[in-house]
Amino acid sequence: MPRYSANLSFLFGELTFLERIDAAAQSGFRGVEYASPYEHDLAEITRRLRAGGLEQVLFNLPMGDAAAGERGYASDPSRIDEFRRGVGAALAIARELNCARINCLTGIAVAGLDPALARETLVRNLHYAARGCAEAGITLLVEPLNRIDTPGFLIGTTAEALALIDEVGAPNLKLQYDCYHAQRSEGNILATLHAQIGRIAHVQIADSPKRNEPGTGELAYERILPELDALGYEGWVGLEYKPSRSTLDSLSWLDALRPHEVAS
Ligand SMILES: [Mn+2]
Repeated sequence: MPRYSANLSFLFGELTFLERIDAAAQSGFRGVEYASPYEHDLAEITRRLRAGGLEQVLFNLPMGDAAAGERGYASDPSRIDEFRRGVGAALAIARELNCARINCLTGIAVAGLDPALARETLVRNLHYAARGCAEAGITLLVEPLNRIDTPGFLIGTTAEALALIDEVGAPNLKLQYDCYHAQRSEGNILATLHAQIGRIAHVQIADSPKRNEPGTGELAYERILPELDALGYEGWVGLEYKPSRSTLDSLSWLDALRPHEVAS
């Protein structure tokens, strides 16, 4: 069965950020991920990861002002220097946390910007980031976000992400396949996993359409998750969902799936 990573940007919201790391370990997880380490005390994160026997699975490149709606700025030619500084900051943190994956949110289309220039900038930035990651042994990821939740997001589907990855042409640039976003955008989950598993380096899950835990919506995770094994997927599956009840109660679906790995 896949290895499950607790996404601390979504789970254990009852607690402070640092307490969520401890809670993930106490709940039986062996890995954690979250969007943004940049505002936190890295030494304290490291200490808690070690104490809990946790692997830092993934975090994102700086995405700009998230509270103002930004979801990355990798296509903005006026922010290339900022993007490169962000890559440098992310690589330094990844080394400190021993993290093997960094996700790049490509951003919402910049109003008034020529789409060709936006694309050229995006490809150039991803090439730069992928090269830096390669030197550090890190996999860089691109994640499609559905445009129902994030109108104007540049990369909204699996096909768009794969075309971008092809255009950049870096061997360590892979797809982050978020089943929730995929279901909202395009469905076709099992067929996509079959066709693209070799290019998928991280998977995230939530049910659809409300983005709560598995079992609350329309996705058949009892069939999707075993399929990852059948396909030989060796990466992590991030639990990136909004618990519909307390986080601990929301993990009951996982207990049923893998009773040997989750503490009672
Ligand atoms: Mn995601």
